[in-house]
Amino acid sequence: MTSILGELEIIEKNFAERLSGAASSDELQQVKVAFLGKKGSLTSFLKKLGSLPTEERPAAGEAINSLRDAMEQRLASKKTQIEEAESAEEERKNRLDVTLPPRSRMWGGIHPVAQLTQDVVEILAGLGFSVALGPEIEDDFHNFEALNIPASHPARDMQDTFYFPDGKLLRTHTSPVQVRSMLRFGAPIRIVCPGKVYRRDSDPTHSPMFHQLEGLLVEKDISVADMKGCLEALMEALFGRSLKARYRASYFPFTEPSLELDIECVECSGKNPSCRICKGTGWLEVAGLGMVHPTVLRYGGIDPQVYNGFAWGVGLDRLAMLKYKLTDLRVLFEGNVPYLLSGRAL
Ligand code: 2U9
Repeated sequence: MTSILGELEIIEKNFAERLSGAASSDELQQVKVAFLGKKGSLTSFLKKLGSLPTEERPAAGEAINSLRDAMEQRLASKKTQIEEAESAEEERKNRLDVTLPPRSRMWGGIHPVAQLTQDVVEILAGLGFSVALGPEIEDDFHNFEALNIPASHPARDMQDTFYFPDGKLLRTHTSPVQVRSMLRFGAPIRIVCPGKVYRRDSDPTHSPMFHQLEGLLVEKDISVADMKGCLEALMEALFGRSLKARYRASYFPFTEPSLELDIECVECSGKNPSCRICKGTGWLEVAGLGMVHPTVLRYGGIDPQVYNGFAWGVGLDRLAMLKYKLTDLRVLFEGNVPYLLSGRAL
């Protein structure tokens, strides 16, 4: 009997050693199998019970059972300990920083007019133009006088221009930006001026606020051919192919001579008498342009005996309609986001 107890003591000692060395659930399972499994040391020991004298069996059986209970208890408590450590480690590895800002979704999209502005600016940057911007609330000098617009001109009328009580006004074109740029930077100059402009006009085809993009180039010995080359290069890059151009004589107080540029219809090239874009004319009016009037150069602080140049203006909303083949201008102003995102507009 003493030798049995001695052997059980050795098993218990080995068990305690292996148990304290077990650092993971897997290792713990191995310990369990090694002592309590089918071929485990305690299980094999139990099998030897039959060879003991009958009177010793109950005491030996009891000693083995109580050791097994103790081992099971210690295994269970070690298991809890290991699992807690493992789940704490897992948590540490997958920890979420709840203070981080959420990953946002790409809501919205670029507006057709903004997209067109970017495209035009990029094309003109390739021709050496820089963007110039200016205030939307202007004074009479920069919006009218410096542009050779006489006091009698209808644009100056209260009927056509939004005036503030102090005599300031909402710019009616982006031209005052060019005036300010000439006064600030002098010649030579190549600038492109996109922006919002305001006119007292509101009907199905006119909005009281619309977008213009004007350009100004002032250097030495500039000709009408330079102007045509520049505008035709812009249209070709914008519409992605070479388009026929035609010029009609026009009049603006700030340019002389003044012209209007029509391009071949981008929808039908003049082949469809009932075309919804060109209305069967085969031509689209896209820009006003001309050689800058000497008086305007002088107002801008530039000597017209030394420098000359050209300027042009395009209505961006109209151009966006032509480029994206829209038939109704209003979609550009209504902020109908699902429509603008549907891809129909772009
Ligand atoms: C300076 C000198 C000259 C700008 C120009 C036009 C012709 C023109 C219209 C296009 C469509 C206005 O939006 S629209 O209705 N613009 O036809 N604009 S030349 O000429 C300038 C500007 C500034 C200092």
